[in-house]
Amino acid sequence: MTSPELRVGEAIIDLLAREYGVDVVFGIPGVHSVELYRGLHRSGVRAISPRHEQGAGFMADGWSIMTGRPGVCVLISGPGITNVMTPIAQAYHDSRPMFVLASTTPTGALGKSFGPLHDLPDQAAIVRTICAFSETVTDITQLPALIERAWNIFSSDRPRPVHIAIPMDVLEQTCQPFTRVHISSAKPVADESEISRAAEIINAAQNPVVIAGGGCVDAGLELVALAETLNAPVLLTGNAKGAMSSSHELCAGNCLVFGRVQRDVEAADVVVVVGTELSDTDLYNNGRALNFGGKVVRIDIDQAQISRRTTPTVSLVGDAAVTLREITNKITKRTTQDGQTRAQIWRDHARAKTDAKFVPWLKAIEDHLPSDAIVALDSTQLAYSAHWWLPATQPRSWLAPYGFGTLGCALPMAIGASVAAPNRHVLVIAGDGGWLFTVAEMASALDLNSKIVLLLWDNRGYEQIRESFDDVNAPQLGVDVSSHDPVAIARGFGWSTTQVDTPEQLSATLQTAFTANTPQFIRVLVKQLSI
Ligand SMILES: Cc1ncc(C[n+]2csc(CCOP(=O)(O)OP(=O)(O)O)c2C)c(N)n1
Ligand SMILES: [Mg+2]
Repeated sequence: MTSPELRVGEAIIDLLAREYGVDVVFGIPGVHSVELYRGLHRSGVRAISPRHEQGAGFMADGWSIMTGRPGVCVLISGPGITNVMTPIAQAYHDSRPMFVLASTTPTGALGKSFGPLHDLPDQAAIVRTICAFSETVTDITQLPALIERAWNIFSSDRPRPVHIAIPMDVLEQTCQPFTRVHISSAKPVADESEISRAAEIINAAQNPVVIAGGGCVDAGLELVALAETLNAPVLLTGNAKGAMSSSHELCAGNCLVFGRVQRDVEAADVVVVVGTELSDTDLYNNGRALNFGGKVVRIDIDQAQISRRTTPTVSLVGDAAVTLREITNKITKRTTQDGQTRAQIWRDHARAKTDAKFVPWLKAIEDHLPSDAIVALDSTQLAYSAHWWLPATQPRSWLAPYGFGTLGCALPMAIGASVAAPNRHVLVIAGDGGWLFTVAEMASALDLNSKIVLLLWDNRGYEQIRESFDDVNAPQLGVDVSSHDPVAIARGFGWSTTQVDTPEQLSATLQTAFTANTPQFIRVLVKQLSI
C-alpha cells in the first residue's frame, strides 16, 4: 500500500522534522513559500516570524549557537534571500551550521529574466560564495540526498551554511513522502604517528600555551584536561568564550588581542592551536599574523585551514575533542605551577588596559549578571571591552559578530538564543547605531516574551567611527546619527524601559531587570546631543 500523497513542500518539511529533528524554523511567509508553510503546519514545526529576514537569519544563528544544531530558515525567493545574506555570511565567517530553505520563481522562469515577482537572475549563485553549497533543485528525486549532504556537513565537516532553493511550481506538485537517504560520513581522524610526534613536542615544553577557538566549543572538558596536565594557560578567541570557564585559574580568557599577550605567545616554546583561524579578528593587530618563535601543534577539522596564517610544526586534521583527548593521553603531567601565574598576568593586563571610562559600567554589569545568563554583544564601544571583562562559565552562551563584524545582530541572536533557552536571561549590549539596524525585532521579542535585558549604549551616533576618523586626522562625516528618543521607541514596542545616567543607576536597574520575565530596555545615556 502506498502512503498518501503530499505536496512537495509538505514532504520536505516532513522529512526534516521526522529524520533530522527540525522543530523550529525562522522566516517570513510569502506567496512563494505557502507550500512550505503548509508543511510546517502539518508537521507541527514551530514557525517564528521575525520582522525582517535579517532577523530570521540572526535568530537561527543565535539558536544554533545555543543548541549546536543547524538553525533553519524558511524563506521566499528574491528579497527573502537578499535580506538574509548578512546572517548567512556571519554564520559562514564564524563556521556555524545554518540550513536555508527557500522558494524560487517557477521553473519555467528560472534565468529567463522576463520579470516574474521576486525573481533573481540566479538565486543559488548569489549565495554560493558564503555557503558550503547552494543549489536550486528542480528534480525532487535529488532532494533527500541533498538534505543528507547538508546534515553531513553540519555534523562531520567544518560547519557552514547551506542553501537549497526549490521553484514554487515544484513545491506545489504532489509526491510520496520522502525516505531519508543515509550517506555515511565521519569526521577526519588525525594520524596516530603525528599525534605521538605532537605529544613528544609538548612533553618537552617549558612554557607551553594553548590557544582555543570556536572549533573547541564542544571540547571544553578535553581542553581543561590538556591544560591541567600541561599546566598551560589557555587563551580563548571570541567564539570559544565559555568553552573553558573564565573562573578556571588556567583560563586567561579573551585577551589575545593585547600586544603584550601576543608577544608572550610568540616567545613560548610550544603553542597548541586548536580550532581557530588565528584571524585578523581574533588578533586585532592590523592584520599581522602571529610570528611563533617556538613549535606549533595545530588541530583543525578543516584541512584547508590548517596551514593558513602559520605553518605548524605538527598538523592534526581532526575533531578538537577527540584529538585533544588523544594528545592528553600521551603526555606526562608537568609539575610546575607557572601556568596559573601566566594566566593571571594576562587577565590582569587586560583589565589594566581597559579604558577607564568603561570600567564602572562593566563592573556594574559584572556584579549583577546571573551566572547562567546568555550574553549577546553588538558592535559597540562598551561591548568591545566586555569581550574580555565579563565572565562566561559555560559554553554556548556567548554571542557576538566576531568574524563578520556586522551591526544589528545582537538583538535577533538573543531572541534566537531565548527560543532555545527560554528560562535563561539574555543580556544584550547594543549601541544606538547598531540597535537601529534590527530594531523591528523588539516586536518579535515581545511576541515571544523573551527574557532579554537590552542595554543600549547611547552615545548619539557612530562613536567608534568618529574615533576612526580622528585617529587618521580625517574630518568626521556621516557619524552624528541619533535614534532621537529610543526610550519612546522601546515603549512603543511594549518593552519595560528605564533610562540611566550613572553606573550606580545601572547597577540598581540591573538588580531588578534580571528578575523580570518580560523584555527590559535600559538606555545608558553616554553623550547628550550637542545641538
Ligand atoms: C553593517 C555594518 N555597517 C557599518 C559598520 C561600520 N561600523 C562599525 S562600528 C560602527 C558604529 C556603530 O555605532 P553604535 O552601534 O552606536 O556603537 P558606538 O561605536 O557608537 O559605540 C559602524 C558604523 C559595521 N560594522 N557594520
Ligand atoms: Mg553609538
